[in-house]
Amino acid sequence: MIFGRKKRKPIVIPAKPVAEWKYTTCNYCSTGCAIEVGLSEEGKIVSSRGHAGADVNRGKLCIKGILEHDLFQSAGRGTQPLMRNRFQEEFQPTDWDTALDHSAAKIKEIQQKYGRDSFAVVSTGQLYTEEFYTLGKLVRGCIGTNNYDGNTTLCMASAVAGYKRSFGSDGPPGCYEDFEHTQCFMAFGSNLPEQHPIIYWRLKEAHEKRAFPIICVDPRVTMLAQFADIHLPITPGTDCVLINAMLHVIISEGLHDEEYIRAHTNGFEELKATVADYDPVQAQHICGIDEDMIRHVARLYAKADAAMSIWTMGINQSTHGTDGVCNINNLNLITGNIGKPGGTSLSITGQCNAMGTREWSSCSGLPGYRKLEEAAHREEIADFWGIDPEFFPKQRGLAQTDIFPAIEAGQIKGLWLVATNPLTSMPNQARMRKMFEKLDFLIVQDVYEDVETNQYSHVFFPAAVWAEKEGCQTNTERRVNLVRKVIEPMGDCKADFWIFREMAKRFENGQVINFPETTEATFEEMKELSVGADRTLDISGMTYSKIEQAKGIQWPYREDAQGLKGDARLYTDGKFQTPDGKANLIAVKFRDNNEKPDDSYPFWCNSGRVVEHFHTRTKTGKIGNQNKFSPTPYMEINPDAAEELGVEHLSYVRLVSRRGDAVVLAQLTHRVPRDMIFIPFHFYDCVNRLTLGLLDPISRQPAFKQCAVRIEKVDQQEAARLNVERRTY
Ligand SMILES: Nc1nc2c(c(=O)[nH]1)N[C@H]1C(S)=C(S)[C@@H](COP(=O)(O)OP(=O)(O)OC[C@H]3O[C@@H](n4cnc5c(=O)[nH]c(N)nc54)[C@H](O)[C@@H]3O)O[C@H]1N2
Ligand SMILES: Nc1nc2c(c(=O)[nH]1)N[C@H]1C(S)=C(S)[C@@H](COP(=O)(O)OP(=O)(O)OC[C@H]3O[C@@H](n4cnc5c(=O)[nH]c(N)nc54)[C@H](O)[C@@H]3O)O[C@H]1N2
Ligand code: SF4
Ligand SMILES: [Mo]
Repeated sequence: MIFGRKKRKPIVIPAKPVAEWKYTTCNYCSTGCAIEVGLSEEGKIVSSRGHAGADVNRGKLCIKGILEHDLFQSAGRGTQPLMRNRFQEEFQPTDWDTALDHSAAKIKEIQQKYGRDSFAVVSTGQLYTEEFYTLGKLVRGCIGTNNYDGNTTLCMASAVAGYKRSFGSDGPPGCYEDFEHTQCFMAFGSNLPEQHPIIYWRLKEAHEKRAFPIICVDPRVTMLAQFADIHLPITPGTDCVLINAMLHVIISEGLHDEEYIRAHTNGFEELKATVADYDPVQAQHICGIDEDMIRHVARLYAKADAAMSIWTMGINQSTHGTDGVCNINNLNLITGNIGKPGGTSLSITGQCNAMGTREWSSCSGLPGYRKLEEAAHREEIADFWGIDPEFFPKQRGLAQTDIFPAIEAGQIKGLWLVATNPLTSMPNQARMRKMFEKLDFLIVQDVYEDVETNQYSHVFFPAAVWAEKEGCQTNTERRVNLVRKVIEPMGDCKADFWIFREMAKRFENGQVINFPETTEATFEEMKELSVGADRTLDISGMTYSKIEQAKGIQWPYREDAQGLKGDARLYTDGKFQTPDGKANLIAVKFRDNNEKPDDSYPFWCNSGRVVEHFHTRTKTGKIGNQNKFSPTPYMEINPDAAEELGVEHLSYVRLVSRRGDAVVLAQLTHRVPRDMIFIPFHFYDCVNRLTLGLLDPISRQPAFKQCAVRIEKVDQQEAARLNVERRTY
């Protein structure tokens, strides 16, 4: 049953005359599609189309990319800086100098009174790489707080930590072209057709040319599961058990690649000893996948000449997300499937520039994957920027998910949010509200004035959106692409790049450190920091014009690179970024530590996304042709469970967890099992009122996908009225 879509009018995009097409790149998901934006003779934006010459998308776009140009004029945009003394007061419009002077003074005042780290900065995966690098310079080099992180802790932190533990360094080793070579494809907790539609299209193209088994591990019957040859509806939070049981079968049947293991890995004996305890006969009772099926899938995977795995939030957003990532890497290492065409361990990233922030923002370290913990790295960057290395902390500070509790504890007094909306996106919203209320000073820097977190701010910086500014993004397959500016920013909005440079001028070190005037000049500076024979993240051969000409170039792409192609894969020679060059096999034990359904809260509460919306809907909620597909908070519920409870299709229900409650519409569908509901997290005052968000001990990423709820009936009229009231758009 297609929910709410059947009776709606199809999207109609009127043909408007385009006088000029301008090159740019999509700013939603991490697929990295190249877009051409069409301008009319009067210079008005009228249309978009996928760039036919781009290797990533070859002329295709998903619904978000096609309608992205509607963003420029969308409702709720901030057009001028705003200020107020207390968050309950009315905002007063002001000019940039006043807003920046006031903010810099408040930051310094808080730091003087409570210490440098009492002011925190939380950013995003949605700025351009040059903006991330500039923000890093400002925060690490000028403001000097160690409590600096991004929303990527909600998203990619487990993948980063897992890659570092297994391979000694971050960086997805594979690419989309691997689909053309693989003999077996396995996806863990990833719904490509909705979340990365064009990556999915690439997969499908490859599959149509040459069939290979597609295995999908997801507790829901997602679109990918429907397309797969084998769907493994796993018990939530137990992927480690399934993978350990697969490793058990592979090793006990001698299907592993002994030569590769000996030459390129450490830790095999320990891994073997650990997985000995995970016989499919026992494992099936924990992970919910039949023992024969586990054996079948393990054999399929290990016997394939080239096998690859992808994963996304079903793995990362877990109490053992990092272990899950390491275990997927284990599977690929012991079968010799790293760095070869069609054999890889590919984390599908989330936001358009989740990679760029990992590489250059200095959130968890210093630019170019350098570490705060290493004196040589601190000295190198301090020297390059012209400041004292002692200005840098000697280890990273709090992760994003620890910054908020530190506000609650009174340790952090001021906060600057850049392009993130944690009131809606963080678990346990009621607790988040209390934390925001405790802040002495909050700056919100966002495209939209009506972003929920702005309820608590003292200063609002209106930012330019997407192609109102220029800069690079790195996609899932390490491909750097360029967002070209196609239109001037609305009103008095400024590019984030401009805001960071202006703020830097107001700090002492901002007079010492050079902040280039353009993003292109900043890119040239970053190139100098990327050079190095043993560095995988080498962009020194790239220029803006080469990137545009190639429609994106993968790193590494060194100074002496020939042609316009970077390296498609990492670790092709089996040499990893560890001291002895060998990858680490990491034995993973299952820990049963989630909040699970019980008599009082009998349903798993799972959450994620739908194709038409992006995150907290600040963008897609404003675009009529997108919002109309799901304008209302809803949950998927199995028809058998609904019948038992007397819940009708499209009726309202109240969901209750140990944290709070939320009212949603019920969509009856067999996509979810009987003991689970699924809620798209895009809506304000919805699923994150319920979530618990236990953290992975290493990555500090929340387990958004697992908590327990019960379902209660509500008065339908009252619920409908409440729903209209709380809808901002
Ligand atoms: N349309 C759209 N596309 C997007 C985004 C968006 O908001 N909208 N956001 C982007 C971002 S930032 C991200 S991070 C990605 C996310 O991309 P995905 O991770 O593909 O999307 P989700 O829907 O969050 O979660 C994927 C699946 O994980 C499953 N899952 C839940 N628990 C488990 C479990 O225990 N094990 C396994 N194996 N699976 C489980 C869920 O049932 C769900 O189907 O999408 C990106 N693309
Ligand atoms: N329950 C549940 N919660 C989740 C998840 C889940 O699966 N389930 N997924 C988590 C994941 S993976 C993620 S990535 C997070 C995302 O969580 P958030 O980062 O909080 O979500 P967004 O809505 O993307 O917030 C980005 C903000 O930046 C603004 N913005 C966009 N472009 C720009 C720009 O160029 N400059 C500036 N200054 N602002 C800009 C947007 O208007 C928006 O307000 O949510 C997490 N929360
Ligand atoms: S698949 Fe992702 S990058 Fe491509 S058009 Fe859609 S949202 Fe944009
Ligand atoms: Mo994400």
